[in-house]
Amino acid sequence: PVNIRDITICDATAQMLEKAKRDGVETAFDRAATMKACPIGADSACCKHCSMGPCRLNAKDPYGKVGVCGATIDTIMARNFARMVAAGAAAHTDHGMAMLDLFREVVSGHIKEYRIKDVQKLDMVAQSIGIETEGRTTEDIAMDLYKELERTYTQVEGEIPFAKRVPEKTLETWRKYDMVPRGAMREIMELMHRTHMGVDQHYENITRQCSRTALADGWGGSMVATEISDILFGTPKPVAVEVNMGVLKEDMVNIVVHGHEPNMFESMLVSVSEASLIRAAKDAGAKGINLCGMCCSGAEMMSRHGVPHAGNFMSTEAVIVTGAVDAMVVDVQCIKQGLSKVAQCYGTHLFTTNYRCHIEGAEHIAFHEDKPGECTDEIVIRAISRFKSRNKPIEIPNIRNIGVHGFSHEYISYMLGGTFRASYTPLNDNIINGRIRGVAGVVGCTNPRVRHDWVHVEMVKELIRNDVLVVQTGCSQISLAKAGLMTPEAAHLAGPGLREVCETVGMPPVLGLGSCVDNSRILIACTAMVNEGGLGDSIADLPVAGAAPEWMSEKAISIGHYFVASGVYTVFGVTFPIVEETKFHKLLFNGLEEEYGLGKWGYTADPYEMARMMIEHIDKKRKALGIDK
Ligand code: NFS
Ligand code: SF4
Repeated sequence: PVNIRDITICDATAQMLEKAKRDGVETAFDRAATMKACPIGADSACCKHCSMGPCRLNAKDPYGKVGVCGATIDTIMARNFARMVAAGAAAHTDHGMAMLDLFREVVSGHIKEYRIKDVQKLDMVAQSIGIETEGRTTEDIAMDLYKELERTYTQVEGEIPFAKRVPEKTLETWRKYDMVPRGAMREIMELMHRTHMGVDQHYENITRQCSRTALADGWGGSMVATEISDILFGTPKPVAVEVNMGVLKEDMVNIVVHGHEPNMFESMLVSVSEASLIRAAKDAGAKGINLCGMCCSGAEMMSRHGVPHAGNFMSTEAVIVTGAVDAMVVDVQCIKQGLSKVAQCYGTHLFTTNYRCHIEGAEHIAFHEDKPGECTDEIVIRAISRFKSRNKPIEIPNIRNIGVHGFSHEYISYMLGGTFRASYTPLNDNIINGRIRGVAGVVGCTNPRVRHDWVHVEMVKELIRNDVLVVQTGCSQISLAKAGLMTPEAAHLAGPGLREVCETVGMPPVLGLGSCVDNSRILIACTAMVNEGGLGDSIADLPVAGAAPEWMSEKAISIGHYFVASGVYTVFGVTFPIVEETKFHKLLFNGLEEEYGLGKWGYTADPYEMARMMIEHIDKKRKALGIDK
């Protein structure tokens, strides 16, 4: 018999897994236990790029065999890895492009249901890529910004617009190796071409295009998604929010939105505050309508508007097990097909809304940005009718964790520097004087192959105990929020230096920046640290490190690789799709840093070891900067 405590440290999820067992409902945790991971695939030692194969190599003797075409282990692993980057980058850039499409239609006046909410941010982003803002109308600036940013995707030759934001020395390195992205469409297309059977068969050359594609995500698609969303919906500032399944209310109509693009969620927010719909909910016997988020769009809505958050990726089935969810609404990415079956078991409506994502067994209500309310009002109406016909016992874990979220790069600068001199000077000063040892970005998914939330929480605690300031996004941020670390009071868990800084500023030792595309905020924060001075002149010089301790998605690999290509040491947990001690392994885990002057990859499943590796790297960078004592 499995002990649920070995599966998750999230009390709410554990309680719901017990209930699921009683109810005879299966979740991804159960399937992970019975579906053994394929050992050959786990090592990335197989290739199915053509029908002369699929070919399986032997991870124990990686150079003992080649594929039918002659492909070596290094070619096979590099191609597989590159295709994960291509898929992950495609997801982020397509999301960013959807935001940009909306922006264009808003600016040109075709869509009136959304508007530019943050004019200051619009000006700031425009200026950052050389668009004149002085004495011009918002519409003019916005149209110019649209046209410029479209190049992020469609440009055939030249550098993407946000390359202008990259620290000079970092950009120089990319130019030297022909790694500056042109347009994302071109980079992803070329990477798919080069990883086709019989094209690029040198792991190092494949890795170079892999880097260029990943950078088109981080400094392209993801960054556009973040910046345009801030312009349209507002730049986050700290807000106290409740996280965990206790945000569901037994006596209210509960609607959970889970996915990635904020446009539909924003419209949901409008629908649930409509007087007629609130009245309909009350007529149905509910106290009102309760809107909650999950996963990444949940993290964005939490940061921007204080919408409560019900949990991360490994809790999306468990939350339905409460029986209290009247409708779960999804758009794109990280939506388990298994939700459909669980929703059926509990009579919960599962609605897909984005034309890109239909799910068998779920009902599709198309979302159109020119008439967003049509979709989201309908969902509210259907949720109300489900509330009325609830006929199964409801059990909501009574757990809520309040914390502060919404630390955008802009706010961090303001918080540290104060009203009159918003800047990164205090952060750099505190790093130089050693109160803060360095900064770590801890991000990414949760994964049933490891103890849910545990790796995130233990690793982050270890980092702050060692005076490393932690910034977070995505599902990882929710893990730490549930552990109570997103509060200024959590400063007592930090080492003496970090603790002092947190207490002076009144900030938590762990700062939540939003969704996975908001990892771009971390790139901008790194850039601000470089530009501030005193910590070297490229991102690779900074005493920083990154980690995705419980990663599972291809998007995570793309993110990891754009951090590596930007100059950051990035450690992944769970498993790594590579055979150790091969040439490709040596390149990713060492050569990119040693020979190219970029960052590098690291891997360990152990949270304490992960923290140790990151701290060791931070100390190495401090030493190189001459600020170690
Ligand atoms: Ni990021 Fe968001 Fe979560 Fe992982 Fe999925 S929700 S984009 S991929 S699982 S952090
Ligand atoms: Fe096998 Fe080569 Fe075909 Fe891959 S491309 S399946 S290694 S023959």
